[in-house]
Amino acid sequence: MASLNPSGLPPLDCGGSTLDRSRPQVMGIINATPDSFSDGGSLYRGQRLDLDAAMERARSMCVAGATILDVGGESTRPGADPVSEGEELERVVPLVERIAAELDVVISIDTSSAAVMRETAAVGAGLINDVRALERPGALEAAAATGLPVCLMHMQGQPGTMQQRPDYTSVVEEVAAYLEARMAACEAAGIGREQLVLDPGFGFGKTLSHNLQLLQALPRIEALGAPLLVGLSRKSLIGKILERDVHERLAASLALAVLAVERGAWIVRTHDVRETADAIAMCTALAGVADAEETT
Ligand code: 9MG
Repeated sequence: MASLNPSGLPPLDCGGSTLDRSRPQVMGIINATPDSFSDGGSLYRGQRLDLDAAMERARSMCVAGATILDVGGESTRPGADPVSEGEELERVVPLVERIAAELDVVISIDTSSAAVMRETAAVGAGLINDVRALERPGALEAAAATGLPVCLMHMQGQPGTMQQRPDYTSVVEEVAAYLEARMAACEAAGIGREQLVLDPGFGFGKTLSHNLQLLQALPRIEALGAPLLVGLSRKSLIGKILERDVHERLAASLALAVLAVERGAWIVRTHDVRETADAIAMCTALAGVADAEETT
């Protein structure tokens, strides 16, 4: 039986390593892409990923408090160019292999490709993060075969066009219904509910109002019965409210991280690990005081 921590929640088993469910976790973003939305190409030298630079970024994120690193080889920003499976494999497999060999951290693989899931699991990935919620052909079966936990994210449309006309009758209920249906599909494919993490997909086919409604209603998504991951770091909803460039969104990203944790988020995906870990530590400290009061 899985051991329980003081919260009563079993840790998430990530293929050998575990993640503590009693406190929020920080996921650092490692974009092995030449064109991601806020740090695109920063790990590239000409046409090639600089593995040493990527390892340096990974190491410094671990030192800063990341317990998970999300490695992605496909940019999913609005309008991004599609990437072939071969190119995606070339970008991420050597990096996942090196991180697994050199760092004590859970490696999340940000992919929708069955081949990338299989090949990165074989070299040390511990979590699958799929913005298409295992909808691509073969993805459900591949993820199930790895035995790894999966983050199922909601997206309306496809990255190229998803921000053109997002449309919902009730964004919260539609996102909840979609995630519930994908959880059922996972279960039918042999991926247990205890292996799932859910993500409402901030910025993926959503207007500013949709994003804010979802943030406010995070407890409704958590009530589906799986822990939550949120990605709000530097996203355009901040730009829409503050009219700030992507590199001037740190304070707002931290505020959103805290608001999300307050509403039940467990994993916070971020470009700015040290600052996010500090902000979340304040939430954890406050929750500790509240817990102590309840037991005295
Ligand atoms: C890959 N990626 C980019 N943004 C993301 C988000 O908000 N959530 C998840 N799970 N993945 C994301």
